[in-house]
Amino acid sequence: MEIVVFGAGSLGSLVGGLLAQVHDVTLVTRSAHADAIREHGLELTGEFETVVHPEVTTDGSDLAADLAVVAVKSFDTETAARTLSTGRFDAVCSLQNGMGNEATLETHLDAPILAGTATYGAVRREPGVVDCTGLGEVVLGAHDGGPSPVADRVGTAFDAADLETTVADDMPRRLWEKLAVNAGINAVTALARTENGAVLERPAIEIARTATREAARTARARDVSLSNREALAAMTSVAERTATNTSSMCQDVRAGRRTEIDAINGFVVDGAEATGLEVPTNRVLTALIRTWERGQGIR
Ligand code: KPL
Repeated sequence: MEIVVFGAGSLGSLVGGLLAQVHDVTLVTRSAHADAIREHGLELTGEFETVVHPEVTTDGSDLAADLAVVAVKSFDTETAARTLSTGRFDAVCSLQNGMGNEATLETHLDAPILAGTATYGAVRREPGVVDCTGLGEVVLGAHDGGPSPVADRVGTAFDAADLETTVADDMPRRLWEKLAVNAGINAVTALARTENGAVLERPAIEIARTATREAARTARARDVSLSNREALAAMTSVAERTATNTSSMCQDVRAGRRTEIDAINGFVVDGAEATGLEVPTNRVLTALIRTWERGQGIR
């Protein structure tokens, strides 16, 4: 399959690198990473030890492929969608954190839009090198739910590349479940500059569990069937499996970069507000991360 991976941060590089083992992959990424990959290939370390040689470009315009995987930060989805709209793709799959990405892609692109979640731990160590710090899984399917032959084909292509993949027909619910996981783990670990496992222990566990429960309650208020028990079990399982990993938000804060707070805890706050719910823990986490971003001059 010909695949364009748009955005080669930690997760995009890992997914793109694994896909490149068996598919024709083009990575769209920034220049330092692109130069290193052109020169030495893309090195995967940790759970996978291999070097692959995908095509690489810094210009995502006018590309054509069977599939575009969008792996940019949620606040860059609009730009990615506009750029991808200059090319031709049979399907587009979002593999991003946060909510609202698929709606943005759908506004600009004609191809079927798939939603995906990924729970692999990944850290880009240096240009050209990505470390898989924890095995996880990809879940993907039609973004608005229901069966999808396109999703089946993409699932088969991912599986063939060592990416453990489940094709699901209830993606709206799965996206809320992943949102509840990220709402519990990301901001807490970013504020405490600590690894994911910290949310399994006191005192962080109370904050993480409350943020996750609030997200599940917000999902239910929006007619998504996600119990507190299911959301907490998902959050705990991801935190256990990625206990020694650094969440993407903690990586962003450590690197002084803008975070995805608006699409994670901020999305819970907005969603709750629209249905008259109170989500005080998500509100505090959102305010603290936004305050940090403001202090850094990145908001
Ligand atoms: O999605 C993640 C992230 O870091 O953004 C998890 C699953 C929490 C892995 O760290």
